[in-house]
Amino acid sequence: MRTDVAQTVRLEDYRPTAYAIGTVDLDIRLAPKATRVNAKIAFSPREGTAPGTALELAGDELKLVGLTLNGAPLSPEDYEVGEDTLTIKTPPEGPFVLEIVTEIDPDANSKLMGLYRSSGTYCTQCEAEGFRRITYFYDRPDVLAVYTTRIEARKSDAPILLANGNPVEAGDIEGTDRHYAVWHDPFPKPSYLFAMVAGDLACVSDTYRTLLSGREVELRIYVEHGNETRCDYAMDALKRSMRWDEEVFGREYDLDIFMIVAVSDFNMGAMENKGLNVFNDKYVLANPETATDQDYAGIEGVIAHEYFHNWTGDRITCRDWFQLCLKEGLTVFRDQEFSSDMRSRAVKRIADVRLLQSHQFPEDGGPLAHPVRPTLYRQINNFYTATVYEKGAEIVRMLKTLLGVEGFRAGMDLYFDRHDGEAATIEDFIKCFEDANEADLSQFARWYAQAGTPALKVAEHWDEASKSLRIDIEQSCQPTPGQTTKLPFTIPVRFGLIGPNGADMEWTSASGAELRDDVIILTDPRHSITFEGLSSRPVTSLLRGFSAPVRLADDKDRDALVFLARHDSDPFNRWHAVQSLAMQLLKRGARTPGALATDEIQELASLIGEAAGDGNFEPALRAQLLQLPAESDIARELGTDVDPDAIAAARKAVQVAIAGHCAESFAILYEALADTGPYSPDAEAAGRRALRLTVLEYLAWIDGEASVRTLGHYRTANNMSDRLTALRLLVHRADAGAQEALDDFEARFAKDALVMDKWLTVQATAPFPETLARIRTLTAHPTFSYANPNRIRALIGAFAAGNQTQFNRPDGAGFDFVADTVLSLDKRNPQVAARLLSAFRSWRALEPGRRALAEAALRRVAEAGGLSSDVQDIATRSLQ
Ligand code: 0A1
Ligand code: ZN
Repeated sequence: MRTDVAQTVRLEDYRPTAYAIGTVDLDIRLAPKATRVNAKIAFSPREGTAPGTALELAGDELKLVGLTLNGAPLSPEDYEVGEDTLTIKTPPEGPFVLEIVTEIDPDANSKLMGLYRSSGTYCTQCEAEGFRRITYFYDRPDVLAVYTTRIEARKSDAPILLANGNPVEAGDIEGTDRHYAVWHDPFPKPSYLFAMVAGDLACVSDTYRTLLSGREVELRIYVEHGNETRCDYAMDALKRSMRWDEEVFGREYDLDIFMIVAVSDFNMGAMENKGLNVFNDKYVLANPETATDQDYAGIEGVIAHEYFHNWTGDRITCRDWFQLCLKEGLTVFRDQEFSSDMRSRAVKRIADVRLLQSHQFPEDGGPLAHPVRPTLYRQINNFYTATVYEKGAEIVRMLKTLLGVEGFRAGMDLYFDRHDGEAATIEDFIKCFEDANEADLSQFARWYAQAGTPALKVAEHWDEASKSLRIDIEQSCQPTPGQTTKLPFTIPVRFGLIGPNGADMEWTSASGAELRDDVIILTDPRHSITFEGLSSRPVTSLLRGFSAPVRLADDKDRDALVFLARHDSDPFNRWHAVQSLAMQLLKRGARTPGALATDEIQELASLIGEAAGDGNFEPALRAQLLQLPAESDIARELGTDVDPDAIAAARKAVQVAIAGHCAESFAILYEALADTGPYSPDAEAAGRRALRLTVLEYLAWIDGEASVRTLGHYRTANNMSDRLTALRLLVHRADAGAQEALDDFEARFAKDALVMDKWLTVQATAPFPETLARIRTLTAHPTFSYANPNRIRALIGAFAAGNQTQFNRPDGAGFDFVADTVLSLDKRNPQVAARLLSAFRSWRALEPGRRALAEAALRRVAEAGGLSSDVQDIATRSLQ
């Protein structure tokens, strides 16, 4: 298997390495511009390796300053240093120790991969291929070794020295201003899970006693000084995660200490390094004044995700990067389940499906589509996608639906038992479920291999004479890059047949497909499923809980959807019915301005008004029921010839009509939901706030006192959810109070870059032609920096992904701005640049004028010289 990042790497070329690694002893002497890394690596030939087989290690931007083999210096003819390799031409027979000394420059590391400095703190990011930027190594996930790490630094620069595992030893280096610490991680791990951190950090500590064996684990969260009071929620989420993994999956923590470090410069959300998770500070720091309810939920989810990786990722890792979903899809499923248990299951499911549909469906339907387990890549960093993560989680969820709670748990137990300490594959994972359940999952496994979102076309036939219902379901899947035809999937369709009184009906017999309880299992291209013995014609509720990641095209009329919206016992399908009704209207309105019939809007408005006041539902669910599909959702559903301005206009018209229809009841609800007690981030209180803020958004569309109400809401806010929503409404509607609120927000939070990110995003997503100029001005604002990924995402990422009308401006200026930013950013941080470029992924769906302009901007990027492999890969694939 080639590991050169610019080359195409293929799954079929996978071969184990010639040598195994037993231990790695690292001695890292930190200095901002010249850090010395001494790596003592114990190799032994694998079975079948011919004596003298060359040893080829990967490296990236390294300066080699020393090389010895079994203690003796190697002469230049015995090794070769390539652009990104170190080859030992003829290693000795049997085990040997290679000692490599490299020099690296953490200050110059703007890619934030390998060892770099963030606000003066040394930290590492090694997934996927960052370890090779620290030393030459077999930098691939199937080479597991036991690491001992010694770190040395000036005491004044870095009083805190951390690495994976348990602390072994620490002390001062006599006669100098330096000190050291030694850490040992007894669990064999691949290089991508290596981490070290050194700096002047504050520590918040706690302990957790495991339920399974009563061991006490030291918990520490390290943050910049001054942020100690913002870690309580993260610590609480960590302890809840540790307990939940024991209770639900029987997985106990295994080291004496678990550490989290929050850094401000980080390419992704967080990283699951063994025993030493490194986090983007956005997913650690929170207090009511600075964090929204969504931030709190995000922190809970990401803390849990990284912690759960300890078993699904660290103890059992991936054989190669094609198997990324083995750890990511499974761990996302686990964190989703955790959040469902901590909060409301129905609301969490709706939020997860919204995310899947808004991020993964467009990916699967565009030029960047790839299977959950891809079979080739040019740049692995570009495969940390919604498909691998979110669709990967959906596959695990379907396994549970198909095998039942106990069958699923039996498969998971076998997986942990059989593969602990190994680097596994998707085949290994599936086999555990087959063996534990005596099941054949070969067809099901196609979910990992075939890209694209399957579509289900449904037609219903009622026979009054025999009181039987036939449901014809046809599955299909559109071609995706490299896959023109697809084989049928195994699709679990959870369902109910609803009688006139709203209760689920019974039937006497069913034929045409396998049924397991309330799940139809589709395996063929076409099924005709007949239910006999029904007392009257039911309304079908299909795909309850979104039991499979498919597009459902049933022939339901408006009456049936209204019935489901009022009566379905499945909260997800109630929400889905309201969404479908709204979507029908919005699509029509976007295609033909003025085509919206008042009676249809009134019908939707009545439903929404009913849902808002329905005390049988928790407020958080009501808030979801009230929200119209986003502009990007409407664009996705239109699929072709998309005009974002027409979509925005149609959506606004419907919003205004609903606001008008429900004005009175919404105003009452708004007052009734006012929270008088002290702020709490718990799910209940957050749900009430969500409902109140959704209602406020509708009310903001009604002329008169609306902007007074919104400005009043801003002024009296005692928490960030209230403050930020009011700010957004004022700015996005260009209300009179908008500038006052923006200035006030800036004055309050100027020193807090994480909070100022929200201020940037509100302005970047304003739906006005002036926004682009405003963004250009904001790039010179003191809070903004091209060196920090969070700032770039907050301002330019939010514009590209969250401002449909302005990114897709009809003059192409939005595309050009993002393309220019990608080109200049690529020199500094290719990973962040490539992610920004993926905002173009749906360019082909645009109407011809915008489509041509988007294509021209993409071509300009693709044809620019000196591109990173990250940006080159996205640009080329986007144009294919
Ligand atoms: N494994 C981490 C996220 C992560 C992914 C890719 C990275 O670099 C290319 C870095 C971190 C997670 O799932 O949380
Ligand atoms: Zn992950």
